[in-house]
Amino acid sequence: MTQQLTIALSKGRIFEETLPLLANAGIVPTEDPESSRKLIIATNHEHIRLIIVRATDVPTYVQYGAADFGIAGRDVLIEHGGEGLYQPLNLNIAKCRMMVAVRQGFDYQAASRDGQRLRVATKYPNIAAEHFASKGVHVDIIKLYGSMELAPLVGLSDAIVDLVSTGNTLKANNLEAVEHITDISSRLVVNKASLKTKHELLNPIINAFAQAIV
Ligand code: PRT
Ligand code: MG
Repeated sequence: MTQQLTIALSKGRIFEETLPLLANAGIVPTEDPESSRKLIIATNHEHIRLIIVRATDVPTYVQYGAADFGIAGRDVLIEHGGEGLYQPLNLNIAKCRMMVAVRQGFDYQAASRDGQRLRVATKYPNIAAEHFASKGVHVDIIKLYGSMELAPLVGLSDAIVDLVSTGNTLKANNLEAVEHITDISSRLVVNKASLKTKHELLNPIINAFAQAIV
């Protein structure tokens, strides 16, 4: 029986930036997930299909083998923990920076020096906790699922930990970045069992991706 290969991707920037990598491996989706409501998208290869999942769910689908491989941001992978995942390639796509940001004019240096507890809203509690622990700053972390930029504006938190790319979202909300935590880009994540059982299908794709990294 011919093996099937399932690739987990999220819509939006990761999908867009993955298309050239797929193309270099000779894989072309038959539909655009932005306009189609289908969650399973066929490709020009009879045995290769894409599944469209939330960015934060990509590691979970791959970990459990529901997808053989996928593409996920390093932000998502750090929060997930990376269990059951082989991460052979930094694809250098969907690049951004994980930053601490506060309301313009808020004296972050003083607030984090004085030993007071800082309230931090974020979608990334593990990354935030580790960052502030390493600096010896006491924080209460408030977990949010989106629109972190709002939290300091309405008094939910003193600071946020979020991704910044152009900086336009911070600027539009009168926030400023005060600390760089880490650089983020997307990684190829492969199910560890698939790597063994489907290496003949997988290896050429991984090699084609590696070749197409800019
Ligand atoms: O949007 P949704 O809630 O469905 O899920 P998601 O936000 O997890 O997915 P998506 O597709 O927006 O992001 C997927 C991955 O892209 C993330 O996991 C990151 O690794 C990467 N990435 C790169 C970014 C950004 N750049 C980025 N700028 N993810 C999010 N942003 C957001 C940021 O959170 C902030 O709200 O864009 C806003 C800031 O952008 P600028 O350009 O205004 O600075
Ligand atoms: Mg988003």
